[in-house]
Amino acid sequence: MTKADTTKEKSTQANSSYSASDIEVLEGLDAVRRRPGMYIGGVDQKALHHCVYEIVDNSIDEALAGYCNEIRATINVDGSITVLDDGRGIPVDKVSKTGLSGVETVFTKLHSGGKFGTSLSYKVSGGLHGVGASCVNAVSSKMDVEVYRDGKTYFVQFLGDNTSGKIGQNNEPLKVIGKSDKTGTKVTFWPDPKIFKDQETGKMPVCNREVIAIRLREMAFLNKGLKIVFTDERLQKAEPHYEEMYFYEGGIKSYVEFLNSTKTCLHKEVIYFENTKEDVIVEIAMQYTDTYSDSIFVFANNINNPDGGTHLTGFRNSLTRVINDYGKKGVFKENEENLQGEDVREGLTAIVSVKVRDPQFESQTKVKLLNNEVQTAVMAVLGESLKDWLDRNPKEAKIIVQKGIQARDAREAARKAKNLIRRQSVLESAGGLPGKLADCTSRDAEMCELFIVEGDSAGGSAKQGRERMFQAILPLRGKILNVERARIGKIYDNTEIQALIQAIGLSTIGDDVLRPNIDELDLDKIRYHKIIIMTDADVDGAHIRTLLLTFFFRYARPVIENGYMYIAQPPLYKVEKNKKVIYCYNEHQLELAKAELGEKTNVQRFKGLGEMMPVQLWETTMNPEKRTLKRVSFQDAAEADRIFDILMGDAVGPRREFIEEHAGLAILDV
Ligand code: 28F
Repeated sequence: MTKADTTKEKSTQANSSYSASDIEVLEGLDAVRRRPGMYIGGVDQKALHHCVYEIVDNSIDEALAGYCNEIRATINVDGSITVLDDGRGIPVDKVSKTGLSGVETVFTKLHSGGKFGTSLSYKVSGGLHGVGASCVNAVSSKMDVEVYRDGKTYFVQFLGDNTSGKIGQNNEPLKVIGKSDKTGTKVTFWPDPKIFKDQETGKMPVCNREVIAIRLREMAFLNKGLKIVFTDERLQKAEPHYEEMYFYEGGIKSYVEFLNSTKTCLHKEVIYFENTKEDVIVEIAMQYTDTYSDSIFVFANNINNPDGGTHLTGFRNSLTRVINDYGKKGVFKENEENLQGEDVREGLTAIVSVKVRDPQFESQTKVKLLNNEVQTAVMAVLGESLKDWLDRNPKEAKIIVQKGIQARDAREAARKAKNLIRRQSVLESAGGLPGKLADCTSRDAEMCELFIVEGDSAGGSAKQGRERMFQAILPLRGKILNVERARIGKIYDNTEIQALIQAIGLSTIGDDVLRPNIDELDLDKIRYHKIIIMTDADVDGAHIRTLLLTFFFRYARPVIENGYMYIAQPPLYKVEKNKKVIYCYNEHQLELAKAELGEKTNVQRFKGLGEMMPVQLWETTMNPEKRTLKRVSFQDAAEADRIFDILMGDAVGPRREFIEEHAGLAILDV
């Protein structure tokens, strides 16, 4: 939960009928509704998801404390959400500090993390903002809570428009409504349509099943032995009952197995360590594959930290040290140079999960962990355990060290190749821009757009149709390299990728762009804030789009993270009758257009961008006033990682399955 300064929110109007604590409660929850951005990160679908996670997190806390084995989350037909756990049940007796029952305290008091009166072990700080159950209550029109405890079922309902006119209060006190032979807590909340609004449509957002499923699965991976059942009652036409169960006895070890299930692994068993140091619980699972990039995901108290932090630093430092130490004991040749961090990480899939009492994050969004003791703890655990593992598994150890040696040799070769290419390209194009780029006149990156176009003929149409002032065109010839299956040296060799890097300004001389450490890519020199992939609406176009997205995801991820990456939406059909023209972007629109124009309409199907007139391309796809662009984003790096591997990797089986299942890049939420 955000530490809200309730005193700041206090109303100047005194009301003698409220007790002191009432006022605090009232104004606390009211503050959430006045500034939802501060508490739940907005009013859109993402914020709605945060609310679900927040309630689930309370159950997870109960699991972390060792009392809860099973969580059931359900999206109900009316869009409300129910979460049920089999923990101890929220205490029902009076909390002296608030004068309310434990249940009422949890849901109506805006408190700043940590549970009242209990010295809680390792509290999960929740989703992106960690808002607390009371914040969810504040943005709900209704919330029902059942507690199963002491052989009884307790019930209380909080209402947005209750008789007191106060936000999220209960008309009736907590009461016993029956017996119970189990323990636990059940919460159902109805998100308030007066609060939630999708920015684009202005409508009430709804939960995205896939997004929630990925998160719940991740929670199950991170908490071994915890069973999570997810049900979506909002069925689409002819859809069977949707229910998924996540349960992983191996925890993050199972997570690594899952992430590597489509890859070729260099050793059979996932390496797994668990230990407590410096009061920090450290869990590490890792396995090398024959791929060329690394997939390391770090978590603090079940929260993913995409910007890393002390756990990642500790892991990296220790890994490099331990592998070099082992190498020196026999695998390295005499006087052989040490391996660098990026060498020992090549092909590695790893999860590092720490549980820490007082997690410190760089910002509200918790993307980076700061606790120094975590670095010490992770280094100590990996230092001891990995050394021991390598000593006990000499065959596997040798394979791992040799993978690092290969990576280092390739890196060296790439450095030489790169210098050569740099010299050449500097000679070729004075400004460092690729010859085939038709640049725009403006130098204001914020307003500039780059269209990456497939083929010279489409490139020609785009060049003629564009608004030259702020739109640049880069035609690519044929398919770009599949970076998922190529080492860095080969990537530098690829002229299409060179052109991309130079055109976008990802590279300046002397600056290493294609480093595996993509998080540090500097976007200061970026030349366009909209990079738009414009390919044909066919299978080849889709493939080229995926190749391009793979490149950006693997080697220029900040471009996507900053929201600079877009997909153009060219029309599929032109429907025409008596000079009235309708462009259609899908089959549904085609049906509507045919119905609108009636008999004897002329339907033209566009086979490629190249066959469109420049002015048509401008009108339908490039003109900012009329076009629709889709922004590329990914919700979960681990899942995006896995999907790119399925789409672009070696394993044909899973790829076919995946494409049949998703028929597109579902995760990319384009
Ligand atoms: C569906 C959402 O919220 N589960 C929870 C517990 C258990 C305890 C607890 C929660 C009470 C007064 C703070 C029980 N017994 N699921 C949930 N399960 N909160 S939330 O305690 C919170 C304190 O103020 C619990 C003993 N200690 C703690």
